[in-house]
Amino acid sequence: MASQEPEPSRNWPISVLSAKLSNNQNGQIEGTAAAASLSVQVAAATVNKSSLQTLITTVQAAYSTAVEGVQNGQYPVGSKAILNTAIAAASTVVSDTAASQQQIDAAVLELNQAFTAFQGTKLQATPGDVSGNGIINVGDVGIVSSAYGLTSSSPEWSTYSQADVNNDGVINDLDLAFIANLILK
Ligand SMILES: [Ca+2]
Repeated sequence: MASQEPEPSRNWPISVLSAKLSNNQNGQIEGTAAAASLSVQVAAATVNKSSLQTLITTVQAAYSTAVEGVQNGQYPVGSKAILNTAIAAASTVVSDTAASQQQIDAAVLELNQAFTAFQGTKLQATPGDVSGNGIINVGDVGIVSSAYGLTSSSPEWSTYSQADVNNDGVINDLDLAFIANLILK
C-alpha cells in the first residue's frame, strides 16, 4: 500500500530573529543578528497506517449494516453513535500527516476496543426462547411440538427454523428435551 512507503523528507526553514552576544567577561551585549535563515532537512519518519486504514474500513462496513432496535441481531439505540465517534477519531489520525506511529498504534487499539464493545451489545436470542417473548415456558414447547419432524429441507422451514434449538437441521426430541430442561430448572 502507498501508506507503507516513506514520506518524502521536507525542508523546514528556520529564521534567527535575535541573538545575545557574550564578551566572555560575564557581560552580555544585546545584539541584533543579521537576518539569517537556514534550511534543515528533516527526514520524515516512516509510519505505517495500513492496519488503521484496514480496521476503519472493516468497522465502517459493520457500522453501515448494523441496525438499531430491540430485535435479535440488532443493536441497542445509541450504540451506533458511540461507534461512529470512535471511527471519526481514528479517521482524524489517519488523515493527520504528522501523526506518529505511536499515535497510529494507539488509534488502532482504541478503535478495536470500541468495535469489540459495540459487537458485545448485539442483541442475541436466548436459546430455547422459540417464541422470542423473553421467557422460556410451555408456549415454546408448543411451537416445537407443532413443528416436530420438520427438517431444513422442508418448505415451511423458514417459518419454524427457530424451533431447531440445537441448530442440527431437524426439529425433534433433542429440541423438546432442551427446552424442557430449561423449564424444569
Ligand atoms: Ca434440532
